[in-house]
Amino acid sequence: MAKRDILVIPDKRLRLKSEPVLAIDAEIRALVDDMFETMYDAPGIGLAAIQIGVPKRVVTMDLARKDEPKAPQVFINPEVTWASDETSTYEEGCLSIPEYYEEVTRPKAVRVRYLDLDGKEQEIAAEGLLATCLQHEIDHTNGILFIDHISRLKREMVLKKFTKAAKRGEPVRPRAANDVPEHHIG
Ligand code: K1U
Ligand code: ZN
Repeated sequence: MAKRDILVIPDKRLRLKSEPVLAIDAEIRALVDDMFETMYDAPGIGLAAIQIGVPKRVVTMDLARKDEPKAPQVFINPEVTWASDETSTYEEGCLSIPEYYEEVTRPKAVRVRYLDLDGKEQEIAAEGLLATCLQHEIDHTNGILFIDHISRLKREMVLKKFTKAAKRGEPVRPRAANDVPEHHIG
């Protein structure tokens, strides 16, 4: 297991469309282990493989609250098979856009088909944070970032800020666990 570096905008790799996983082999299992180590360390509640530079359709997630036991979930080749017309708005964050949070409106409920780590096809119905997080991570596998769902003005401001920082070679301050607003937990 190894903690990997998380790509930060404007890294162009975040815009790649990831490739489907054809076989769940030792390489994929090692990737999943590294993704969990990276996600828990960040800390984050979700991670897509492209965020550590691997363009494969693999997503890890753990929506357990701090006071609950870990609840790791893996979604391989996830795809939305149904989305509700009803929408909900949630203040999202992204480990690839550190310290930036903005409200995003998405379908309130979705059904997602995916492979589990045994290669078995599964389908889940999701609402609430699970639905939001699944849509956010599936977007990553398609090269889409949550800032693509906000106003152009806000998107251009955040892109400008991170592009400037990258040009100056400024390190992005790692987020401490207690920096996360309480309403993002659980
Ligand atoms: O994909 C990512 O960049 C991870 C992202 C997932 C996400 C958060 C909120 C809405 C949709 C998707 C994060 O995990 S950002 C960090 C965060 O929200 C958080 C971190 C620690 C505890 C609780 C929340
Ligand atoms: Zn993200």
